Amino acid sequence: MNKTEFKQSFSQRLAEKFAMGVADASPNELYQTLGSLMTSTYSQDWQQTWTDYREAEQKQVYYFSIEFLPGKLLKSNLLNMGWLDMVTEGLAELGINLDDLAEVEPDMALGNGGLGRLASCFMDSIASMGLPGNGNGIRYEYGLFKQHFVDNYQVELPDKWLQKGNLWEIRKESKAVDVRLGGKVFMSDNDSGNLIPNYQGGVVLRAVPYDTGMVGYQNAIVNTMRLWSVEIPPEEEENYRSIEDRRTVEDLTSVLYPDDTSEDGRKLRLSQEYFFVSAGVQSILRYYKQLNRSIDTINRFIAIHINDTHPAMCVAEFMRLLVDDEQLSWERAWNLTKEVMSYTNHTIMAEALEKWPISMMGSVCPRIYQIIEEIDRRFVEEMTGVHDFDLIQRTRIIQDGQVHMAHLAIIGSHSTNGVAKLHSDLLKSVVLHDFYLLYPTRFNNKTNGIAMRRWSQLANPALSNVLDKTIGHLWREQPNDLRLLLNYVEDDRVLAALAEAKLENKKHLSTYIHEHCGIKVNPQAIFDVQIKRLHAYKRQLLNLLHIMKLYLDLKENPDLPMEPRVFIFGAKAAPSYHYAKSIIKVINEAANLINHDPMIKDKLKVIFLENYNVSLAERIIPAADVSEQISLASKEASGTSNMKLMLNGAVTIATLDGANIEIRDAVGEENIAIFGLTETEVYQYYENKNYSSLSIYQDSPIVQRVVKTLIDGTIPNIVAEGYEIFDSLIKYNDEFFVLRDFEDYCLAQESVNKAYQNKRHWSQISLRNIAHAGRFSSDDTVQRYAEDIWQIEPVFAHKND
Ligand code: 26Q
Repeated sequence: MNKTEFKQSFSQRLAEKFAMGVADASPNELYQTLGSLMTSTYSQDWQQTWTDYREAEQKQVYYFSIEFLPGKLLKSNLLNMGWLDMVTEGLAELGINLDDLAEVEPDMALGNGGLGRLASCFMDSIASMGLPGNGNGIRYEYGLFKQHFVDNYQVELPDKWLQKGNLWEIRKESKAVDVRLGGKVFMSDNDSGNLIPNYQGGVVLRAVPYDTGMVGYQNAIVNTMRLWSVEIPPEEEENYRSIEDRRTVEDLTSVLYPDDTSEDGRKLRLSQEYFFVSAGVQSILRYYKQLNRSIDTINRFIAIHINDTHPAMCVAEFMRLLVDDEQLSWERAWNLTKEVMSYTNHTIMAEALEKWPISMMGSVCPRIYQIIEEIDRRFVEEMTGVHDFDLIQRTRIIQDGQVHMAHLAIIGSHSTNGVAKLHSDLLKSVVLHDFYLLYPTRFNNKTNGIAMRRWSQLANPALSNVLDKTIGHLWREQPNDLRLLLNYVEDDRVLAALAEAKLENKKHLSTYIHEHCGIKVNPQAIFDVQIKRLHAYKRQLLNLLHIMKLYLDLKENPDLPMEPRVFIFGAKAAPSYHYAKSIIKVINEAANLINHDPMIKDKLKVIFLENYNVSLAERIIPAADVSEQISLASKEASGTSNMKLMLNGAVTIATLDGANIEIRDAVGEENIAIFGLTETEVYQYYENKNYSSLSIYQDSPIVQRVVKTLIDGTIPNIVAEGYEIFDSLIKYNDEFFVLRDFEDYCLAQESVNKAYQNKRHWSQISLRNIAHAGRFSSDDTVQRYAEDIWQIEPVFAHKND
C-alpha cells in the first residue's frame, strides 16, 4: 500500500465504520479506524503464518506466562508492518496527528513489572526472528490497578482497559476448551483394564481464547498470543442461577494479582494458574493430534516454556493428558514431558518461591494433585540409594504439607535457566544448589533482553534520527551496529547532536511533569531516574536518603557547587505491601518539602510520577541522564529497565547485581558508577551474622543526620511512616544493608555530579552506553532460547507479493 492508497482506504473505512468524515471524527473513532485497517491487513499474514507452521509441521514453542505487559500496540504494530512512516505522513496530510490517536489506546497492563514486560519483549522478538512461537496467558478483565496519590498516599483504582473494546483481539469461541475445577476424583479400571479417573462434583468451566496477533518486524510473520477468558458453558447455565454463583466463576479471570512476590497463596490465584495451564495444554494437544503423528514424537513438535513457577502445573497437566486421555504408560509420558518442558526462574527471594498447601491443591485440582504426588513418590524412589537422604528430602516436591512449585518445574523439565549471569550462578551455587547436584546439565543462563525497536525507534525518535545520520539505518535491524557510534566518540558534532536530542526529550518530559504535578523543572538539570516496582530490596529508600543528604547540604550551604538535579521516581507498591506504601508516602512528602523550599530553588527537585506503566516508561526513559540500579547485590535477578535506560544514553549508578554486572562489562568501568557491597560480601554478612546497622548509625554523623529526618519532623506529615522506616533501619537491623551502602552510594553520586560538569565528557560516556547496548537485544536472547532450550527454527518468511 502506498500513501495515497492508504489515505483513501482510511477515509473509506472511517465512512463505513462511523459514517463520518475526518473532520467530524474523534481521536477514538480515528484510532478504531486505523486499527481496523491494520488488523484486516495483517490478518492475511496471520493466517498464512499459521498455515505455514502447520504445513511445515514446524516445532513450535508455547510461552506460558501468567503475565503479559505489551503496553500499547498501535505504533509498534505500524512499525513492524513497515507502515509507520507512511501512516504518519498520510494522516498528517489529512490533518491528523498519529500521536493523538496513539494516546487513545489503553495500555494493555496484564502484568506487574519485569516478568510480564519480558514476556512481551519476547513475543515481539520471537515473531521478529521468524520463530514459531505463541504466548499463552490470561485475559484479565482488569489489568494492574491504576495508581493515584491522595494526600501523598498511594490509592488503587481499577484498570478497566476493556471498557471501550479491544481491537487487536479476536474471540475464538470455536477453539474453546473445558476446564474442570474442584470436586473429587478416584481411579478405577475401565473395560480394557486401564486405569481411568472418575470425577465427582466440582465444576466444568469454559475457557474461551482471545487471540492477539504478534506482528514480526517487516517479515510477514504474525504469531499468536492466546489469552484465556472464563465463561459458563451454555449447557451448564441452569447450575448458575444466582448472581453470586455466576460471580465466583467470572472472578476467575477478572483481576490480575497485583503482588510481585507471592505472599500466602490464595485459592483464587491457584485456580487462575490451573485454569490457563489446563486450557493452554489441552489446546496444544488438540492441535498436535490434528497432525496425525504418534504421540511418542510430540517432543519433536512442541516445546512448552514455564515463565517462573506460576505455570508449573503444566508438568502435571501434560502428564494427565498423556496418561489419562492418551493412555500412555507413566514412563513414556514422563520422558516426553521432561523433553517438552523448560523453566525460567526470575527470583532468588525466598518469599517469592511459590508453595501451595496440599489441601488447597487437592481441592482446586484433585487429579493434578494426585499426579504431583506420584511424580514426588517416583522422584524419591529414583533418587534413593543414588543420593543421600537429606538431599532427597530437601529437593522433593511435597514437603511439610506443601507443594513446592519450583521443585516441580525443575524435576519435570529438561532446562532451568536464570535471567542474568550472576543470577544463574547463584541458582547453581546457593538457591537451587541441591538441584544442581542432582541435574548439573539442566542449568543454564539466558540473560534478559529488551525489544530494541520499541525502546529506541518508537520511544526515542530524536535519538534515532541522530543515529541514522551518524551510523546509517542498519542499527534499526542490527542493534549490534550501534557499536559504530564508537567511531564518533571524539566527534564534537555528534556529541552535540546527542546532547541536543537528550535535551529535547527532557523538555518533553518537563512539560508532562508540569501538566501532571504542577512543578516546573529545569531541563538543563540532571534527570536522575529510578523506575521499577516499589520493593525494599530495590532500595528506593537509599535514593531518598541521598536526596535528603543533598537537601540538608544545600540548606547548610545554598551555594554548594552542585549540578541541578531532578530526581524522578515511578513505582507502584503492591496494595498489601504496607512498608512499600510507606516509602511512597515519605518520598512524596519529602518531594513536597524540597520542591517548595524557596532556598533550594532549581538545584533540587523530586518528582514522583503517578501510575508508572509501559507508556510512562516510554516518556521517562528517553529523557533520563542517570539510571538508578541500586538493589542490594544478589537480590535483583536481572533488571531490564537498566538495559532500556542504557540504550537511551543514561549513565548507570549501580550495585554489582543482576545484569548490571554485564552492563559494566560491556561499557567498561569508566562509563558506569559502581558502588556498594558485592554479592560475596553480602553472603559473608549472612554467614557471619555480623551486620549491625546500629553501629554504622552510631559511628557515622552523616548517616545519623540523614536517618533522623525520618522522625525529627524535617519531613512533615510522616509520623507513623517515618517511625516505621526508621525502625526497619535501626531496630530491625536494616535487612537490605541500606546504611552499609549509604556512604559509598553518596561517593558514586558525587562522581556522577562531577562527570556531568564536563558536558563533552558526559556525552562521551553517554555515547559509549548507547554504543554497547546492542548486546541486550531480546532478538538475540530469544535466539539463544530457540537454539539451546526450545530447539526451534525460523520458517522462511513467505513473500506476500
Ligand atoms: C506470585 C504469586 C501470587 C501473586 C503474585 C505472584 C508474583 C507475580 C509477579 C510473583 C512474582 C512476579 C514477578 C516477578 C518479577 O517481575 N521478577 C522480575 O523479573 C524480571 C524479568 O526476568 C527481572 O529482570 C527482575 O530482576 C525480577 O525482579
